[in-house]
Amino acid sequence: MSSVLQGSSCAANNYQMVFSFANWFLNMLSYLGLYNKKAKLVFLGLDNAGKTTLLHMLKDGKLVQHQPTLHPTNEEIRMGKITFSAFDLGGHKEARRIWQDYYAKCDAVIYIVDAADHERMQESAEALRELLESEELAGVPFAILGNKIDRPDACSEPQFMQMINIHTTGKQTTKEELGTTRPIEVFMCSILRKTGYAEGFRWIGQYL
Ligand SMILES: Nc1nc2c(ncn2[C@@H]2O[C@H](COP(=O)(O)OP(=O)(O)O)[C@@H](O)[C@H]2O)c(=O)[nH]1
Ligand SMILES: [Mg+2]
Repeated sequence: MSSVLQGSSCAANNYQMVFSFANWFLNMLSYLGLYNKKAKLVFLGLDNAGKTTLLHMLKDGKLVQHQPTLHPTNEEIRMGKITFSAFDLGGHKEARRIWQDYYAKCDAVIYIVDAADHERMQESAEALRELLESEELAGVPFAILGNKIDRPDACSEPQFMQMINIHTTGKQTTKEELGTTRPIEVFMCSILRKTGYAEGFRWIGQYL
């Protein structure tokens, strides 16, 4: 009797776990403005920008401290009908072809920059410009995240805008108003403090 009870309570627990897991995904997708959308989003940026941290944050809400990635990586998670994947840019020319094959099929790019790394800001801005000019990504919406603003040495939004030097299309501009123009906008954020990036996702979601 007790084992039957135990068995059913175990099943109930499993059900609860699966349910709350699915619930977490749905809540997160709603929060990001991506609920019921079908899309492939790619996180790009130099290594150490925060891509893997953001992937983990979306997946389970936890800030996972891990070793910064040393090699180009290809990480991917699926939530509902949304696929999020991350690639490190910079260096490694031979790996670029692999990214190109892959990111050519994406619906939106989340470009992450370490806004506290003044030394590599220019390198990141150049990698961004290269992406914006690539034929494969023509017309694909870009949300640029200026990450790590929790750090005292992070640059301010105006400083960041100056460094990145990209013409943005506006946070309120609708898809209809943009027409064939590619949507690009900048969002300062701290993945660590869970601030700023959701606005970026909600903004990009309206163009998907
Ligand atoms: N201070 C601060 N550190 C962050 C933030 N986001 C990520 N990091 C740290 O930056 C480092 C690189 O992050 P990671 O996600 O590995 O970068 P990736 O190479 O782009 O995947 C890690 O030590 C993270 O903990 C943030 O918002 N603030
Ligand atoms: Mg990584």
